[in-house]
Amino acid sequence: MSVTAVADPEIFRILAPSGEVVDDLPELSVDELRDLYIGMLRVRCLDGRMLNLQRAGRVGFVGTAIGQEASMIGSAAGLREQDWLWSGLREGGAAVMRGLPLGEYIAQMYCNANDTAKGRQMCNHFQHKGTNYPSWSSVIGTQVPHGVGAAFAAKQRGIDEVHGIYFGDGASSSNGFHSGMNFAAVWKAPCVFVLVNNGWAISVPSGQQTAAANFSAKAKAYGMPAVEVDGNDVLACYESMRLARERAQSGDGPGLIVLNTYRMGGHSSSDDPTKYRSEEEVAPWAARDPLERFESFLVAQGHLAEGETSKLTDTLNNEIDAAIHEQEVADPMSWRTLVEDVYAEVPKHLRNQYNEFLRIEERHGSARPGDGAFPL
Ligand SMILES: Cc1ncc(C[n+]2csc(CCOP(=O)(O)OP(=O)(O)O)c2C)c(N)n1
Ligand SMILES: [Mg+2]
Repeated sequence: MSVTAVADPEIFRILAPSGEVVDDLPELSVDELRDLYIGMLRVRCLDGRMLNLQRAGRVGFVGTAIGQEASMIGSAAGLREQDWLWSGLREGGAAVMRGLPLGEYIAQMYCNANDTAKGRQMCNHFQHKGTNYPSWSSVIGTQVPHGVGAAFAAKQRGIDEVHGIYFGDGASSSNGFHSGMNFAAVWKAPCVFVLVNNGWAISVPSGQQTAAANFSAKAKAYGMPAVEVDGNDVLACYESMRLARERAQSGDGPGLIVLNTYRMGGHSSSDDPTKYRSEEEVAPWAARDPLERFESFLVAQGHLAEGETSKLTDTLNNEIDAAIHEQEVADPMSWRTLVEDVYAEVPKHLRNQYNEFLRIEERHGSARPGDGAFPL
């Protein structure tokens, strides 16, 4: 069974899986190239730590992006500072690269008093106003028309910004995808659609998600250009976003970039992928690891020393661990947030519910906060 849903792939690629250069390199400085690598490595470290926390019962839920780091970091790096990033289910690491502080990221995982969502989201659903990163929606595809509307509003108001709208292969079957694509193309909204084809929508393989020959074919119906990209090649992901962004910004309208990658882990910490896919399917993707590919390139170019990855990994893990320990001991979310912010004055029925809630807490007590002293 085909899982990639790319029947006749004319895939845009700059680095072969070996790290060898096979197309023109983008104009990036050595520091920018290294930042891409460190950005990907940070995502991998964060995901590893978050999974450990979930397995240790410290946070409730995690969906990792292991295997998808190049898709996420490369494409997001192609956006500019003033742009917006509308996340699908896995782009928290891109927000960190764009300036979401690690502490806030982890506070959101704990839903503690520092969680800027005030505990109103599931954990692992980020947002950050400072970097134009709206709150995730778990309701598949709804961010697509939202992002298109925001992009069109920017155009109407003459604001120079492009909206990167991310979603998965599964979301390309949603209502939001179709209405968003259509409106964006008709209005020439300044946005780039980023379809991250990671092979699976939970347990549905992407080959069964659509009868189209490939995902980029879907753009044709809406009159917009599309490109199939090797999603494990960080430079191709960067360059495809940069080009699509340029077009969208110039007023020529939106484009679709399809980043073909693979979800190495489960759909989330609640999933066991061994129930629906074989080792034989996963193994070749492990051999196409996006970090190893870029590391080979950087080492060959003399931009990264042999063995530097392990030092960088230690530094990143230390930063993450420090942020975890800080957030473990933070205060829990204040109960008041349950009834705040919607009405100017808390109405009577909510006051009653809230008081009842406090009475229950008084009777049974609350969960004990962590002490941040367990081994990571
Ligand atoms: C409207 C809606 N339908 C179904 C679900 C259940 N659901 C959660 S994630 C998911 C699959 C998403 O797959 P994809 O878009 O490929 O994203 P990925 O998880 O692979 O990143 C589904 C069906 C949902 N959250 N919302
Ligand atoms: Mg998917």
